[in-house]
Amino acid sequence: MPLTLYAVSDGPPSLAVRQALKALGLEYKHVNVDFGLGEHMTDEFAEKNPQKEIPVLDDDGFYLGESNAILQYLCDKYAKDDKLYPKEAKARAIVNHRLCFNLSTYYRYISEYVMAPIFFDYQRTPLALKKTHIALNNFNTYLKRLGKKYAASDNVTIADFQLVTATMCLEAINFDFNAYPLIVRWYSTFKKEYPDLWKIVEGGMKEISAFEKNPPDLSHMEHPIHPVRKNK
Ligand SMILES: N[C@@H](CCC(=O)N[C@@H](CS)C(=O)NCC(=O)O)C(=O)O
Repeated sequence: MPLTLYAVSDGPPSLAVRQALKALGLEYKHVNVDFGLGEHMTDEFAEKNPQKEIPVLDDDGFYLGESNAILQYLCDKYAKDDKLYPKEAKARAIVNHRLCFNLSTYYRYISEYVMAPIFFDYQRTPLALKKTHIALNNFNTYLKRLGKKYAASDNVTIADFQLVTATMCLEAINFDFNAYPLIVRWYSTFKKEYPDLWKIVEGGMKEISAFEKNPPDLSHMEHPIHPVRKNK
């Protein structure tokens, strides 16, 4: 079995890649990386990904980090058709745009608001909330301007896998995004039409919801960037 995915069970980028592997019907070895134990911060893991981030794909010794690059690679190498990642230049550009938008803005702002305060010693600030609304407003506008069922096309693409997992973080903390009706419709369409893929995402959402109520104790961790919450 040449494909191995190093993934974290509640990590949106990992969940996006797992959806792609499922949608492409690919068999792979799943290696669960325990974030709380800092398994991604070892020298051994840095051999796979110097950024010490999860997910990482190992395709027979070819190591690839950055979930967008993994999604693109999996489709380029293994997809039997070009639905998930179109080849036609403009259609592909829209998918690439949505992947970049998710990385630079949508998931970035959502994770700053939702995820960072769960795992580390950050607050949900008014500024982070404002940025989340800016991201939601942008995405709602893209859905409106494109006027298709999914984020980049009338069929699901790898862009939806990233955007759905990012949106799931909001649902995990019961964040009300009803003011963005096209996002609400797109998100519920995805759940209804792709229950097997949603199940992958939902597993992560349940973990995040539980951590929202009872944050993990990472006081043992020495993180190079994030302030660790010291539990009393
Ligand atoms: N841009 C990366 C981000 C991956 C990422 O941030 N993963 C988180 C887990 S969900 C991580 O590994 N964080 C490392 C850390 O905070 O120490 C991607 O899309 O793959």
